[in-house]
Amino acid sequence: ETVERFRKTFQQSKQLMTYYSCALLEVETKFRVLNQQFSLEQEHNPIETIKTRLKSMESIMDKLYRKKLPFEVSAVEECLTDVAGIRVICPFIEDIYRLADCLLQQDDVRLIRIKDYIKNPKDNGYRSLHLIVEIPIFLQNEKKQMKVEVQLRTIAMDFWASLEHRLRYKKDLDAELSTMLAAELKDCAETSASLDKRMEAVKNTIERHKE
Ligand code: 0O2
Repeated sequence: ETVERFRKTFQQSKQLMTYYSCALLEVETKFRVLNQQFSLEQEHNPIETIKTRLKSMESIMDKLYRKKLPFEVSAVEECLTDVAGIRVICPFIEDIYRLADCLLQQDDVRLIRIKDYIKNPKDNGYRSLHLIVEIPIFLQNEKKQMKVEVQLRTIAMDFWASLEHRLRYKKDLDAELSTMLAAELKDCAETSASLDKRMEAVKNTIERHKE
């Protein structure tokens, strides 16, 4: 009986992960379509890169444990919002908001939560626009709503976040040094944010001259 239960849970989890990867394909396509359309109309690609990732089973289990949720497929579907993640990296901040607006206007996309860490950066300096959306995937005989976490950032924000993410795991530092490094990282985030502003200003000047 235990083996049977294990087999069932395993199969359900495999199926759920496949659904999440389908949802990622759908959202990625939506962004690629928008990129094509913008580049036709404005001769500007608002997307530099797209990265997608599925949370590993191990991280899912860790998160369920941390949130004191049962190890059940339904708990994953109902309570975790970041199993499927897509990161859209844009040249300019303006592109981020334009893409987010276009995505949210689509009638099969439902916004569940928005966190604007660009307008309100995290204490450590982290910046990005996070959206949790629900989108349908169409299966053989049914339509399923799936949650996807969308992170939109500029190249500069991504550069900072990628390095900070790597450094965060180096925890064997004494308290004083880690406070100092956190301040240094925050300062780097400010520098990179001001670089974003300057690059945007350069772009705006060029555009005004073209007109
Ligand atoms: P990974 O490896 O990218 O998946 P929750 O949704 O409950 O997990 P919360 O706080 O509501 O938590 O999520 P939030 O703040 O919207 O952001 C979660 C994700 O954003 C993280 O996922 C990171 O990808 C990114 N992120 C948030 N804060 C930081 C930060 O300070 N530095 C960096 N580098 N990335 C950040 P994971 O699961 O932590 O990591």
